[in-house]
Amino acid sequence: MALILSELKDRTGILTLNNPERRNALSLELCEELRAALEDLRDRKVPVAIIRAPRDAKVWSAGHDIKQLPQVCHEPLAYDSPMEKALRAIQEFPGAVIAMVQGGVWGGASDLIMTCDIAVGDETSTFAITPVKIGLPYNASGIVHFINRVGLSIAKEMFFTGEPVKAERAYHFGILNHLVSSKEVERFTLELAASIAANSPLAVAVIKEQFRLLAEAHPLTADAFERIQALRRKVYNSHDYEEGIKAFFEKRKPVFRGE
Ligand code: YXS
Repeated sequence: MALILSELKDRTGILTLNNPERRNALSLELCEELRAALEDLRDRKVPVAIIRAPRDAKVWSAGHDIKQLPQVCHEPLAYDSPMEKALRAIQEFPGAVIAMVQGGVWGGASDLIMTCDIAVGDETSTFAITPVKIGLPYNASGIVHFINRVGLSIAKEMFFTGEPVKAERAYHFGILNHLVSSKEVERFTLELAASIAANSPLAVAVIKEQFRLLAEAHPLTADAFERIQALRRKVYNSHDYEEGIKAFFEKRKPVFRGE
């Protein structure tokens, strides 16, 4: 069964997350299919892509497939992991990538939304980033996506609480570019995509790449880089990370010890 459904409407590619039984969890397989689908649209010179869940989904995506998170003592969000590759495929797609959001967005899927160029949501959309719920050290590039989208203080609140941000607030803080009713969200998003697709694809692609290079330009000393790696290693080697994963599988609240 295809985990990503791909269709073309005029000059817009529509990619639908298609694994409702697993709440569209960003499994390695789904992320691979998402990356391949974006590359296919790129090869066919499609200028705009929409990433969505099935109509009126209660859960847009449950985030990284926890069952596939590397176990303790391994880097959980490696640079070459399928989820990270899918996020970079969105950034490198030579055209606008629009997230159309209905329902709950969890964990790494919120990072995926922050990585998209534009997000349109309806009143049911919520956004949570949840590493603190399972004792996982998020990665620097993901944190930069949030800082660039919502600013430092809201990004900190989202990461420290791990709680969903509701649609109104998500719109207020810029996670959503547009908040429209669930009846309107599909039509609105397609019209927005069509308006971008009518513009110069070369100019859009080059301006998008300039945004990426400028927004990601956070100078980091070698010492700061090494410190980040050492801090993250401490977390993914910890009891808390092991306990966080275990508690999810056992469907119980984790008991963190801070070590
Ligand atoms: O128990 P079965 O086998 O029926 O499977 C259940 C869930 O275990 C499964 N499932 C997942 N499997 C792997 N990874 C997931 N992220 C995940 N989420 C759900 O799907 C089946 C149906 O789930 P269920 O019964 O809970 O559905 P629901 O409609 O009652 O609730 C939907 C959710 C999304 C509210 C609930 O499933 C949930 O809270 N899921 C976990 C959301 C989450 O914490 N995601 C973060 C994943 S870790 C991540 O993305 C980053 C690495 S980080 O941690 O840094 O943010």
